Amino acid sequence: MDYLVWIIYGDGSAGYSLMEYDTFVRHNLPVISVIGNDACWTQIARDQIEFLQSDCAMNLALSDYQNIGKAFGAEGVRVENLDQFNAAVVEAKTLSRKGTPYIINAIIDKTDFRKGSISM
Ligand SMILES: Cc1ncc(C[n+]2csc(CCOP(=O)(O)OP(=O)(O)O)c2C)c(N)n1
Ligand SMILES: [Mg+2]
Repeated sequence: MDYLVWIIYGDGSAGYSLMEYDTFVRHNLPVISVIGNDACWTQIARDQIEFLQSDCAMNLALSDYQNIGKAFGAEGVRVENLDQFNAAVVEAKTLSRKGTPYIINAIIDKTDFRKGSISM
């Protein structure tokens, strides 16, 4: 493959569409997903907790989302530090160029750096 497709996900948004790995694998598409996994629907939680004083349904688990891709024949890895992340990027590019899509499940800390941004 002379091109790569990158998808930047949160863990919540990954949960909406990782099923697409079924299609990516069957068509040998060079798709690499990077999931910033903070175990939360953080953007929604910020306003919900402030307005409703409830975190109901906001918190997720630090799930092994990379295994969803593996179920269809893709590859992937869970990473917890920058060295592991950099190694995963190298492997992801190598494998996806050969037609095996990849998921990097990057465990990250929670942050409020986007607090005050508009949620949709
Ligand atoms: C199809 C769709 N459904 C629902 C939403 C509403 N929504 C906006 S952000 C969000 C949660 C995102 O969580 P995550 O992907 O983990 O990102 P984080 O805010 O934690 O970085 C949801 C459900 C949306 N944008 N699109
Ligand atoms: Mg999240």
